[in-house]
Amino acid sequence: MDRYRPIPLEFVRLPADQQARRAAEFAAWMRRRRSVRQFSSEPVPAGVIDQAIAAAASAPSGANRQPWTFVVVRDPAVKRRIREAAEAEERESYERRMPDDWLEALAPLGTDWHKPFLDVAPVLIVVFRQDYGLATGPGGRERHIKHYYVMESVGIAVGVLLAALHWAGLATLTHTPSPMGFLAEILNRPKNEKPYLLIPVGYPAPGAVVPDIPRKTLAEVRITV
Ligand code: IYR
Repeated sequence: MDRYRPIPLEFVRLPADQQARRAAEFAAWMRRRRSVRQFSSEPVPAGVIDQAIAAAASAPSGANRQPWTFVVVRDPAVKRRIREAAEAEERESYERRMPDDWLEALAPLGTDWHKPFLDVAPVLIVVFRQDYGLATGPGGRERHIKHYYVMESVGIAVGVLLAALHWAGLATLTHTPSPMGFLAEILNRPKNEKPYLLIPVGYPAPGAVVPDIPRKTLAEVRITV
């Protein structure tokens, strides 16, 4: 494999006062992000979703393989199928599969198997991880391309996606129905893609509430050596 061509780095060096101000503004804005479970059905601009995905797809990835696919679901019939399949799995999980300690950990959040947000939210972004790449080799044969650090890469991309959506004034939920295999089926994804995360996106329903949960303080999460 040839080396990539080196090109000049376009680094924007900010003056110290601007750095401090931007860091503080970003932290304050990010600390206002909350997982929302009550959505309005008000539509969201397609361009905003696309730009957030473009930002997410700029994330670093193992060997630059960019092992992600973002499926934007707007079709009400598809959202409904996803809701029905997710609720069937979640019902089984809440009623039979999840051990008591897990149910106890979730009790303060008040979640259960009902997932109305899956067809109320105007957009669902379903993130797929590509455990390997698919290409056509000599003689039209299918070739597998190795991917590296897939979980880390897709996790970073999703972090950027959530920040970008929040920055653009949209509410999100990071939802993990379990198991998630039905998403690959409903959305017809190729065999190298596995569902990673389901993200309802939209505006909060009028009067939406969120649990009053604490965040760890900086002193609790940051250790300086
Ligand atoms: N996937 C289930 C359960 C759930 C699990 C965790 I860990 C959460 O932080 C929240 C929910 C659900 O979405 O209800």
